[in-house]
Amino acid sequence: MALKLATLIELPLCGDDRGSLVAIEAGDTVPFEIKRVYYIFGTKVGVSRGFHAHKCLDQVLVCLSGSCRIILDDGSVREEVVLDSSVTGLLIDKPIWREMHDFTADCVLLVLANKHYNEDDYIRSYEDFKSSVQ
Ligand code: T46
Repeated sequence: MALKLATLIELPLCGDDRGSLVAIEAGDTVPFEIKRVYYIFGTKVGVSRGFHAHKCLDQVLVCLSGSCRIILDDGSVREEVVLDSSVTGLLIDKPIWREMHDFTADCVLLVLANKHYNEDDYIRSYEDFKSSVQ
């Protein structure tokens, strides 16, 4: 499925009769040097997360278990994607408003980022985000 605001990346699966393994290489499988890794799990049923954009941050999201629904919004186009596969990465490399909804109880969402954590990079008001992209 092609997205307008982000890119779905197929992650290389090494499988054999023991099971599966996915290897992610910085600068290759993901198009940036990885500076930070975090993961979101144990999200309570009915809780949504995100509701912000980044001024300058590239990230790849991979749902390692369960599923969640991601809303992407560039200020004029809004689209959504369900992440439910540990062999698919969602590359967000533009200033996109993102929301995360419908986490299943077993959802583990892995995120690879090209920068260290910096709260100043967040735009947490949708109105401010709209103004910044206009
Ligand atoms: C994003 C989506 C997909 C840190 O201290 N270091 C970190 O690297 C991160 C990501 C968060 N935090 C702290 C900041 C907050 O006190 O952890 C707390 C929860 O962060 P936040 O409310 O921003 O989490 P989400 O799930 O709304 O958003 C996160 C990322 O922050 C964001 O960059 O794109 O996941």
